[in-house]
Amino acid sequence: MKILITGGAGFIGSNFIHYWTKKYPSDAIVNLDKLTYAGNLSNLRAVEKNPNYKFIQGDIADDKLVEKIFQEEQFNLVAHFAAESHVDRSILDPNAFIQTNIVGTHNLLRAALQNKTRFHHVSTDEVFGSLGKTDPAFNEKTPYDPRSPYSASKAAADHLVRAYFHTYGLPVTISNCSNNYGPYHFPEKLFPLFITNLLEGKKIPLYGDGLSVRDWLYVEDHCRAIDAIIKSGKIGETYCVGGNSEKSNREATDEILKLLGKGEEMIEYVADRPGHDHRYAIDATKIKNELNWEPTVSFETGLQKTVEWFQNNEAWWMHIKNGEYQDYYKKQYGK
Ligand code: NAD
Ligand code: TDX
Repeated sequence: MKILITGGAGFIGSNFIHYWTKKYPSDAIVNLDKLTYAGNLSNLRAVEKNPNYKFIQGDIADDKLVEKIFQEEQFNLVAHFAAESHVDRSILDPNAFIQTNIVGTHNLLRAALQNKTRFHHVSTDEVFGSLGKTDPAFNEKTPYDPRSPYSASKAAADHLVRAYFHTYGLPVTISNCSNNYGPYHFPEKLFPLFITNLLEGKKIPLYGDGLSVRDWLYVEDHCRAIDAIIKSGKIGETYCVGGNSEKSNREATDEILKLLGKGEEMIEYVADRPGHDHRYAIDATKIKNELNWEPTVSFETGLQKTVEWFQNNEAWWMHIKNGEYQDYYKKQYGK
């Protein structure tokens, strides 16, 4: 099987490439990634010499490039991870979110249709909006209600994916997943920012009252879920993927402080995110019943593994925080 993975130099995409090359070593993988600020080829050192792995630097919003790659490579499957993914950046400037998440996804769909390629789209629980404290968790039938430019752009992409299924018969599946965490998580997001700040002796900025709730999923469990959907999911269907680990940001922060032996004086309460979604929660019954998938890594184990990974990979995150990681591509590929 030949697979196009978009956004494979990012957090989840790179974890997925490691997962897939270990589990299915004879599959060929092409990683198409623009290498935005979030793309980091040093996430992929372990696979870059693998003869079944190829990297192409390119923008999914470039329709001609996308068309050419599909024609040349003849993929059996697209696993689409590439996105602008950070809510705070979407609030500051939504433009790249529209280009990549909507226009880019549409270019991939059009090329997939021309080449009759199976398409898996990686989406988020944020498309469903914000839950109150006692509301039931999101499931596949929850109406869309996105509230940030990021989630609105992801929602638009999901609608386009479904439109290509219903209108043109493109074989698609979608996964809407809760907050991931684990190795290679870019240190602008809550967990890696807080862990690395604390390792540097810096304070950690908690938004608002710290009582917003997220459902945390260890990234390898997410990769297993996508694998199950690709292999056995029903074409045209959506699967909600969650970690069964709802925590308020303050609760999660307290766990991180405890693991690093720091006290609550390291917390700095700062202004809230505009339009901050209060709570996300996922009811993952469908994927459990139909595809026999469940999260296997508990929040406690996953967080401990994550903290240890950041403790053992200081050079990785230091290079991001000081900007040196963006030279890696030039050194590797001489461009
Ligand atoms: P990330 O920001 O870490 O990585 C995104 C990758 O996409 C980067 O390598 C970047 O260079 C690449 N990219 C961005 N724009 C591109 C473009 N125009 N063309 C080609 N490549 C481009 O993101 P992530 O956290 O790994 O998220 C991956 C996917 O999973 C996204 O679609 C995101 O919406 C979704 N998701 C993420 C989470 C989470 O908790 N991180 C949860 C649910 C869903
Ligand atoms: O410095 C911070 N302080 C803080 O209190 C940051 C960066 C975040 N927060 C809060 C905001 C959220 O309630 O922590 C929570 C998590 O924030 P993020 O790490 O930015 O994640 P979130 O906004 O929940 O979105 C993530 O999960 C869903 C990913 O970034 C999305 O790509 C994914 O779709």
